[in-house]
Amino acid sequence: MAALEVKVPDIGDFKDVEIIEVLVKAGDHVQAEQSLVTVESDKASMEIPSSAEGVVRELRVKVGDKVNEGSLLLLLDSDAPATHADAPPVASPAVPASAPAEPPAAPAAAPAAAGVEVEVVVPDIGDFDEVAVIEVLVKPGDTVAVEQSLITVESDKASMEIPSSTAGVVKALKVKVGDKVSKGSLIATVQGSGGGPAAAPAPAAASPSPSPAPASAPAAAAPAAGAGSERALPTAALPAHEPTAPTGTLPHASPAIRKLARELGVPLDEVKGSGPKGRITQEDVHDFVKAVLSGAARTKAQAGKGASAAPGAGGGLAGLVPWPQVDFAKFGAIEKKDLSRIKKISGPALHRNWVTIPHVTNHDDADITDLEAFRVATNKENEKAGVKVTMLAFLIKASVAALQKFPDFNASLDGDQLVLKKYFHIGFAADTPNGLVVPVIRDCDKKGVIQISNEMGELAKKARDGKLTPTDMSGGCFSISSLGGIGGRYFTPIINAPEVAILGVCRSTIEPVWDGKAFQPRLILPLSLSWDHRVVDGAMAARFNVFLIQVLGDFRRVLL
Ligand code: CAO
Repeated sequence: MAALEVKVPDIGDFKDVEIIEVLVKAGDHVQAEQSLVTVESDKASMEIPSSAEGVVRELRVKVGDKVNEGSLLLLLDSDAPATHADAPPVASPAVPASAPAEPPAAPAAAPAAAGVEVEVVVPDIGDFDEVAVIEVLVKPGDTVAVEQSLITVESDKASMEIPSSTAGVVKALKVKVGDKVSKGSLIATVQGSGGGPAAAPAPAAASPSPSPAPASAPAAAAPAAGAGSERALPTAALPAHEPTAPTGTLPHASPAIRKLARELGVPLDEVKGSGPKGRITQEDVHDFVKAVLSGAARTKAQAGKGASAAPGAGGGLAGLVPWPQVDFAKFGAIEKKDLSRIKKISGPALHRNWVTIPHVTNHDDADITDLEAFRVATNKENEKAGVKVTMLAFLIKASVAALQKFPDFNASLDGDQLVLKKYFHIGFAADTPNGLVVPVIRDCDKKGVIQISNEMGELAKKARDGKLTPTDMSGGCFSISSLGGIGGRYFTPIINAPEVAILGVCRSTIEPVWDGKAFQPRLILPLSLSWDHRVVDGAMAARFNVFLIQVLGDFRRVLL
């Protein structure tokens, strides 16, 4: 089978344009009209489609090559005849095939006389119909020159800038990003400075005539206003785009990449382009998505949410190398398991707290020998009533005493202010088969240890049964995470934002303690207090722990 030569069709004044993307590879099956490459001038980019269906036998171009009408793109094994009679075989280039026959007579046809307000409309832009405005490059009050780009529009296959037909000051903008425009749509009113094109006034559409229209666009021969030059894609011949309004917001990417980004919800302006001149490639978009999903990066929106919960946070994790992509199965047998619902919810919150709060953890020991004796005695006394108090209930009560003495720990950051709470709601981390939850016991300053213990038991059961309500888990001032029933020595608990501190507790053990004369066997409880260094400093944290240890050493201090 003879190979069909697929060439660049008539693309108007797109001359010596660079290939910025090759969208197919040898062996790919392509449909007629499927985009093969993307080319770009300094003002517009467009995709060049295939003239026929078939299998790509051989690519004849690569990224960076410059092409013109008639340049050979690839060889195609195709049974079907090309949809176009002769080379270039493309019947319908990616963007407008039909070029404007006549420039429309627009009110802004002539350069506006000084002071006269002119309506600048979208000129004949070929088959660009109902295209989206993706960028507005000027604002009211800006002085614009003839041919200066006003907006950028984008179809599914190409984007282009629409220039002003007249010089003057922008009085009012009539479009915004997201609007759909067609030929004749009003872009802006411009108060003429009288500085229109020097030579014969041209029709508006001749001046902007941004017909990017490739194909057999007669517009290619349309004279540019006063310049006498040919411009099917007039903007390509213009000086570099210098919008008065700072733009720089439009990421450097082809329409296909923009479409992909929109489909995936990727904020393209946050993607770093690895292509020539920083162009964003398909791979860049995919890498960005992978990095966000793996937690190696965050979008600005995600960082912003973190920032609102933790003032001073945000800024993202830009600059981090991507998360390692490892094919674990290469090294041995594996099995995949979905994260539980709780882990899916708590994971991002823990991650945010860990990354955005400057944590410091102080480790300390409390002598709870006497308190433990009291606890055991209390439980014995209340055995018949079915009451059982664990050390955690005493820790909650002792923590309230410490929070009352050091109010900055019973606070949350709000911008430059500290919200000091006059209530004492304490959260406790509860281990459930589905993951960690933090129910909150309210008004612990007003409750006794037995009541706290009872409520804790009820909430822990609800947690294990998956029946906690959002109210059960909200309003906490300070949290305690106790691993005492399990074991361990010390750990570094993560602060439960917007709280500013958390107490970690491990298993108490009998240890020899020097009393000045001899070692005594004492029950020692390891404590780990993590605190937010934006709110608390090391000295205050040490004082908090010293006080807490004093209370645990002699619980009568709670009464003081
Ligand atoms: N030292 C020694 N023993 C301790 C202790 C301590 N610090 N704390 C509790 N114990 C003992 C209890 O006295 C109890 O002993 P008995 O069975 O002999 O009576 C046993 O350990 C079990 O206690 P518990 O864990 O059932 O009760 P608790 O009040 O200490 O804790 C709860 C309740 C819900 C907090 C706990 O069950 C739990 O889920 N802990 C895990 C919290 C967690 O996962 N934290 C990590 C967060 S970071 O990922």
